[in-house]
Amino acid sequence: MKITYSDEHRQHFAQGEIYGGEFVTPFERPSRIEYVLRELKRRKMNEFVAPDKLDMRPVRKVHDKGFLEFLEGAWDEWISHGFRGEVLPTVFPVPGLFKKKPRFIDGKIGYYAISTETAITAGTWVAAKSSAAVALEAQKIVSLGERAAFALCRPPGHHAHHNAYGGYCFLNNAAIAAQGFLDSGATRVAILDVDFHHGNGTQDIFYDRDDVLFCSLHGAPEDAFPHFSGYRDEKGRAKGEGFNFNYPMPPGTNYDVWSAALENALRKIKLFKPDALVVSLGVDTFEDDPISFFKLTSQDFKTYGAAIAKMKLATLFVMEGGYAIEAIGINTVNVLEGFEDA
Ligand code: Q9C
Ligand code: ZN
Repeated sequence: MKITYSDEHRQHFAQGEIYGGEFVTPFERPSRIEYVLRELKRRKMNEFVAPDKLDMRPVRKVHDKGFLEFLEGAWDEWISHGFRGEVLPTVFPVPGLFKKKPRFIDGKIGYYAISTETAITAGTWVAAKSSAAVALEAQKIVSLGERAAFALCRPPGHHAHHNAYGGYCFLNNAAIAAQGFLDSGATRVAILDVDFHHGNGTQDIFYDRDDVLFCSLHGAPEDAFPHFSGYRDEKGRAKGEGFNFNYPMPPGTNYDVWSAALENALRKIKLFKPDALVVSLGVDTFEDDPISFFKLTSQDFKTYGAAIAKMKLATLFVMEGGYAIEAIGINTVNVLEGFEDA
């Protein structure tokens, strides 16, 4: 299958994140992508496509105008105050006080951020746009008739809300691609999120809508980031009610349990009769992932790639998380190979 990719992801290379009270090198780092590229080439998956310049129309449909302006201008505004580190939040609105957008940059960061591990740097906006462009290019390839494509996105996207960033995500690549499918003539699009973390941003973006079905398999919010969403009773709102399905699972979850949830989600997707399927492909469900607690083996990734293929849908894989650096390539390409060989 064709793989869309841009070097511009390297423009986003934050130096630090707060983890366990320490300032450490972010788990989400540029080398992640190098491992995926290396493994793709090793298995002769060589059909790389560079993206066109980002079409902002689908981006504006899924993200808030003020939020996009904030992301675009945050770095310059930050350094204009003489700040010398990376853009990090230091303050958050507590429930009930979330009323007005502050003027000063510190306040605005807290207004738009969901969490502290996601630094904005000089090149973040360029990289975030290139990641969305990579997703949209792959969407176009599938809309034009290919059975499947892989968008090698970085930074990831599924934690980015309509109007908020965090969890290493700025623009919601999967949501932008789903919107791209609709704008290219699809009537219904399903998103299957197999990243270890709840796809809170994607859920938020489509929560009121019945044209995009969202199914997410993830670590239960009691124990796992992003902590404040991903419960089973979040089913959608208004017209969107019945078009959102969460599968929270506890620490230690292995493939037996995980694949039962996958089968259930695939059944919902089948009943929805989508014109296209977007897979938010995070491989942080891996047993050796340093920040996650599921127990999938490298072989399991191949097995579920094949299960997704059995849906016989036009399928777009969008790269999300995965932090067991050396295994990311193997696990990601196992999903794609399992899909292709099915
Ligand atoms: N105690 C993705 O996999 N961890 N994002 C914060 C703070 C954030 C993961 C932990 C993990 C975000 C795309
Ligand atoms: Zn994740």
